[in-house]
Amino acid sequence: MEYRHSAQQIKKKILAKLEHNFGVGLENATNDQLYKSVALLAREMMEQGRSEFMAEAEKKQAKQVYYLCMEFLLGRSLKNTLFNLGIEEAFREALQQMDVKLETLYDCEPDAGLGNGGLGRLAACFMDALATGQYPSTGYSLCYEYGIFRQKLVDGWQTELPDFWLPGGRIWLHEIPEKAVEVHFRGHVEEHWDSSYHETIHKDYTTILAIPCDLFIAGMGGKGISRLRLWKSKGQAFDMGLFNSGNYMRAMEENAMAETITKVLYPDDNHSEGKSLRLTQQYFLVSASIQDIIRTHLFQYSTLDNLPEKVAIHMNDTHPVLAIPELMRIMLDECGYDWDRAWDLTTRTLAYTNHTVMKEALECWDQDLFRMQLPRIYQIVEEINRRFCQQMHDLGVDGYKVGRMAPLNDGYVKMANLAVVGSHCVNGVSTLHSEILKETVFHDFYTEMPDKFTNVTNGIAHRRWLNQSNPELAALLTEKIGKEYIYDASQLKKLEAYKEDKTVLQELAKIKRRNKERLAAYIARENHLTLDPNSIFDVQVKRMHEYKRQHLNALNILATYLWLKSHPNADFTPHTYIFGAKAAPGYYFAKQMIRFIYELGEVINHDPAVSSRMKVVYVEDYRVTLAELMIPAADISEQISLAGTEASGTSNMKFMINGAVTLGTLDGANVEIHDSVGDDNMLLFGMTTPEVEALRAAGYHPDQIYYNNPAVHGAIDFLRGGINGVDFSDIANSLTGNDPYMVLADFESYQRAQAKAMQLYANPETWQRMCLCNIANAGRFAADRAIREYAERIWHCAPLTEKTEN
Ligand code: B1H
Repeated sequence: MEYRHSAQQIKKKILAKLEHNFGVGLENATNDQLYKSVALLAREMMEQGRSEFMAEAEKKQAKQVYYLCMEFLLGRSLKNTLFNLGIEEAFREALQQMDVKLETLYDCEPDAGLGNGGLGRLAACFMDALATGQYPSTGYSLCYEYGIFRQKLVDGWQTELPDFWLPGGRIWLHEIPEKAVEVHFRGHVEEHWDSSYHETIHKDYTTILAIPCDLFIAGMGGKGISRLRLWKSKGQAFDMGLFNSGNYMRAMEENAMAETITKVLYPDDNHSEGKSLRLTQQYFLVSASIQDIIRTHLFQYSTLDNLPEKVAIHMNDTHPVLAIPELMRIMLDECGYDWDRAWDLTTRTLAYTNHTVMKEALECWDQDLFRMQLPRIYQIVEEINRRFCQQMHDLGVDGYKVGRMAPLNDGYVKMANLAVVGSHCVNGVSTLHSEILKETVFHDFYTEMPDKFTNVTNGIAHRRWLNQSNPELAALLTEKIGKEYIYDASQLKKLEAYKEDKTVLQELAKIKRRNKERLAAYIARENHLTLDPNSIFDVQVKRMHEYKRQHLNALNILATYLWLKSHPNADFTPHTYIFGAKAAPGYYFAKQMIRFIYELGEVINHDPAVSSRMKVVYVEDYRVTLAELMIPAADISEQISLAGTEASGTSNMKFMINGAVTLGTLDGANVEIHDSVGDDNMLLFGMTTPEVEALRAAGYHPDQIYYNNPAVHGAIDFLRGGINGVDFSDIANSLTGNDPYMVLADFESYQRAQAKAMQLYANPETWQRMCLCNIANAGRFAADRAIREYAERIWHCAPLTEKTEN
């Protein structure tokens, strides 16, 4: 597929789109109409490219990858598409001829915020890497009408506003009503036996229609194009059966239920509420997707016997794990397979990634709720459970252990257990996390089936997070090490040859400075705050969570502030502390943490005694597009979760590749960042995972730290006294009471790391050399590498075009 056209041709195409879709000429076109015309053009190119790519895949009978995930945090598409197709400059020129700036059109696009945080963004990065790696692939998710809420702080208190993204976002969606599938809920199951035959019939169910809305993601070079199929729920126009039987109200109710299923994304990160609507969403996604996959497969091969050879289905966390019983249902009830054959095909097709060890995130569904919503699926889960427990007993596994591993236990459907039982492979998302899984959450399973467990460390779409969001750095890299790193991020290593090259180091400093100025300009507009680009930009952006410990960062800021007040002439490298984070709407403590940071900023930014040396900024409504602005502007990357709690983290990788120095614990992928750059290029602090465990086992008493450390004491007393009249005793009491995430235990070590950062930053050459080493060693954190590992070790599939040596 040839995407390249002259600026003249592109201009003609844009004008044609304007005329055809909006009936306007250039003179009368709004920016929004121009954006949509350009987006449509880009989308059509991808659709064309996708059909050529898939025609080749079909001819070669290539294995397909299907990635099921409740979240895809895509952000914007236009820039990514033009960049990856290699047509950004041509479009820029075409628009310039029309006196339009391409950047203006980029800013017309809303973020597609169909995810909460790392898990959803990972799925989006993986689509990019699947496309670039030329793996025939489809992502499946829901077409939420409302994405992650828009955050507004009112006097520091988070309020949530609906994110109706479709007016500017649906231009990327191709709705295909003729490919709708039916999903069945509730009702009851009837069983019929005769001597040789057992039949199960699901009756009186409610039918919801799933309409596919396709969105395309171009890989670099444009040969591979991924498709993201988002399901939209819709009631049946009129259920005449119900009307005729006089069930007018039921028919109406079902229609109302249909509309709500894909209305809104659940805004919980690392937390499961066990709500009925969420279960409905999960089954809706899974059933529509599995039916779609099977239909496609049967169309090509007319049998499911070869399913595991031609199809890999990936379950991203436990949210789509009903794929296991759904695939079984189709094989048993619709295709006539016996249980053993169906189970063999199902488990060889499915694989599962775990993303968290947080207890509150482990999904458990109330058995009664589950049975009522999904009677046939419940039966199948029961049978999976029965057979699994039987098999374990036969192997001589003790009863308690079998109970702990069982998919059905204590009146709950345990989704993680079901996931492990029904998958041929289970992976964690960083080396440390995968080890912790084997030692804790899945220890019982690990001892029985060790070969099932593996690790694939997360990765990021470096083209988005480096080339597109930090074009000056990308240009410098291209100048020094060539273009190859765009496809092969391991080539970044070549930059290390320049670590003693003063001009390159200075060039890096200048680029960072301009990125900081860009961010400062944004903050001046949004927060009415003037930042000093010479100060250290110390950035913590991620969801607000106790385990991520933004309050450790804040407590240090507070202690530093109090210290500067009492030591006005002390040596201190000016510091700008920047935060961005959304809290789950029902997570009170996290909302208090936001307010703490906000009020701290109010005090510090308005205190003339310190405000030239310290600033605290809370950036509202943190989202993908803001991340693209903030991350390239960071000097310090805060990755300070309690060791053993953050499965991987991915912003740590984005910061690193943009030349920020990680100030972090040995948690998640920080461990691997540390392996890559060494002690000299990372600011390590805090307890290791075994030290955390040892302290917990020995008995942790945060109040002792409070009494013995004057800085902690002073800061917590200040906090307990309230800030600007706002009460923060709940945070103070938590810290001195049980301090579940051991903020105080790591406080002193954190302060030492901060002091070291300031000292290093004061020597620009040393600092820039650290930045360079981080960039040079970030290659292994590319999503391209992660996807290659999934493909080789889990999905057993190959790229469409095998790379040839040249
Ligand atoms: C991650 C979640 C998550 N882990 C439940 N788990 C959710 C759990 O809506 N829910 O119910 C939503 C999200 N998210 C993150 O995944 C980890 O915390 C990060 O450490 C990791 O980098 C990321 C991607 O693997």
